Amino acid sequence: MDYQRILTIQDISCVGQCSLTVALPILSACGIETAILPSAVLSTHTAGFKGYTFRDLSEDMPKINQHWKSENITFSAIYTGYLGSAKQIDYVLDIVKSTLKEGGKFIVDPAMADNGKLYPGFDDEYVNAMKKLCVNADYILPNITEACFLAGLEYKEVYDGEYINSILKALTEMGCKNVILTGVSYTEGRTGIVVYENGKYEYYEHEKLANSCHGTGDIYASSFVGAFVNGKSAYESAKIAGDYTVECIKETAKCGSHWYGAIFETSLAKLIEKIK
Ligand code: PXL
Repeated sequence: MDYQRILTIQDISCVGQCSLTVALPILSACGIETAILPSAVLSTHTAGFKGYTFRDLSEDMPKINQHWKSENITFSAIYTGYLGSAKQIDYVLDIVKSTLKEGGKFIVDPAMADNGKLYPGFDDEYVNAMKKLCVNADYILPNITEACFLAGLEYKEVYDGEYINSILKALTEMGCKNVILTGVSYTEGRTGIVVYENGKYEYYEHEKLANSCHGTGDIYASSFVGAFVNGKSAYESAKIAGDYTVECIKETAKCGSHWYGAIFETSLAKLIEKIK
C-alpha cells in the first residue's frame, strides 16, 4: 500500500478525552501519519463542565490552506469531526478541494448531537452547513440523532428496521453517498452499526453496555478511519471500531469515578492487533 498521510480537522478540548486528543493517538497507533487542523481550542469539552473557554480558529484556516498549497502539501484522506462554527464549514470544503489527493477519501463525522439533542452552541445554521459537508463526503458517520437532524426526520428512541431504512433513504436522497450509522439497536441489550455502502445494507451487532461515556463517537470514528485507511473494507472497519469502542467503555466502567470521557488508551494494543 502507498504511504498514507491523512488530515483530521476537529477541535482540541484540552481536557475531556474527545476530538483531537482521541483522534491523534488512535490514528498514530494505527500507523498513519496524521496532520491536524484544530477547528477551535476549548479548555474542556462542552458536556458536563461549566464555564469552558472557546477560541474559534476559523480565521486561521484560509491562511493555513494557502500555506499548504504553496508547499504542495496533500493528503490521502481527510476526516472531520467537531467543528467550531457554521462559517468554518466553507473553509473546510476549500481545504478538501485543494489538499485531498485524487481518489482520496473524505470522511465526515457530523459530531453535533446525541440523545435527540444538539450539543451546546449548535443551531439550525450549523445543521444546514453540516448538510453541505456531508453531501461532499465519501462516507459519513452519524449517530441516529445526527442522522435525523441532517435528514430533517423525527428522532425516535423506539424504532424498527423500517425507521432506519427511512433515515438511510432520506440521507441518500439528500446526496449522501455512503452512511455508517452508529447506535442502531434492534434488540434489548444489543446495539450495532449499519454500513450502507453503494446502496447495500449490512449490519454488525454487538453488546450494549449499561454505562455510556462521553467521547465514544470520536473513539469510534477515529478507529474506523484508522482501519479503513489501512485498507480494511468499510464493514470490517465498522466492526473493528465497534469492538474497540466496547472495550474502551468496559475499561471505563472498571474505573467507577471516571465520568468525562472513555478510557481508550489501555486498549490501543488490541486495536492495533486487529488492524495488522
Ligand atoms: O465528542 C464530541 C465533542 C467534541 N468536541 C467537543 C464536544 C464534543 C461533544 O460534546 O463538546 C468540544
